[in-house]
Amino acid sequence: MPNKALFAAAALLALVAGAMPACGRSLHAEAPTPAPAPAPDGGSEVYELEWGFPSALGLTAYPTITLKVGDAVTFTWNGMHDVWRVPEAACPSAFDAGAGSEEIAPPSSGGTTTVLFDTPGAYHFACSIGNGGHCSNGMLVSFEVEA
Ligand SMILES: [Cu+2]
Repeated sequence: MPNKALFAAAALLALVAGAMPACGRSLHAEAPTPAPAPAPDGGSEVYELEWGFPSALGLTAYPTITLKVGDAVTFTWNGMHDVWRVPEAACPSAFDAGAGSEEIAPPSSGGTTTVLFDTPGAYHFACSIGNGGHCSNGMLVSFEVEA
């Protein structure tokens, strides 16, 4: 996948702006391609999110990202990371399943996973690697899912 960082930055900006259409309906990250035409009103979107240290994306932290019910987000990463759903917009003291925490994707060196948001609410995800060290270094992202 060439130019991944640039693509990721563009995708993240698209998420922030909420204006650019998702990169097609694929559930997998693709090499950069021209943006498709906007989806018809009411269509759900699949957004791409580069999952890594925000500093590598030129950010201090992931912004809270607003979605609509039916949208999905594909997390894609290089390096050793995982994806946990966590109960709050904060790094948990421990990553244990239950009590609002759930492992979405196990640790892997490079990977991708797609999360579908079919219920309104606030959702938070973090990386557990390094006993939470990745989370405390910014691998924590929140989504506000609107009806
Ligand atoms: Cu990580």
